[in-house]
Amino acid sequence: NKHKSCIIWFTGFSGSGKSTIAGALESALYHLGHHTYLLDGDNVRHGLCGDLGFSDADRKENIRRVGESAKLMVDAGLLVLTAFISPFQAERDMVRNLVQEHEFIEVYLDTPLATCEQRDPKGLYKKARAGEIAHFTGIDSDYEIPQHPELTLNTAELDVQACVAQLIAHLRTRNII
Ligand code: GGZ
Repeated sequence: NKHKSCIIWFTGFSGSGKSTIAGALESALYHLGHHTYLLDGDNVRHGLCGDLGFSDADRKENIRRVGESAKLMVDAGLLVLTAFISPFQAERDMVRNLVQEHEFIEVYLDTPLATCEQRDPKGLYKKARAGEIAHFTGIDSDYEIPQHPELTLNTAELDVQACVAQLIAHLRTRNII
């Protein structure tokens, strides 16, 4: 199906719902006939970014590589979804500036840290609180709240399908799909 290629960039804490919402959106777009690709830690942090950890410098390099890869996929005509914490405004803006203005949609998953910590699907917050993981985002590593996201979703208040519906509506309003 015809669409305008772009990057749909999810940002938010670990456990905020980035992978879940991005995966559900990708599935919805697939059923509408669109060609997509989802970049997330699972397919990037083992290979392309396998040499990187979670220091500020490594996170910046992680996002730079993801951004450059996403840009190539936009050139190839895909709807690109990305799901990374991407905690720093400067790197999110750097990726924004890699593509045309209408090709970058920043989606802030504004789920409260307390909710993310309660969910703790991988037990990582517990480990971070116990001092077993250093530099954990929201505990002892910064997250800079997006200054100009195209969309903000609080997954503590909206279920997955409601979030997907808002995203699809947004993409239609912007004539992307
Ligand atoms: C944050 C960490 C950390 C630290 C491992 N801080 O919930 P998850 O497990 O699946 O998602 C988190 C993921 C974050 O990787 P990103 O590539 O998205 O981060 S960034 O954009 O900042 O480069 C979490 C796991 O990796 N994880 N250690 N210290 N998250």
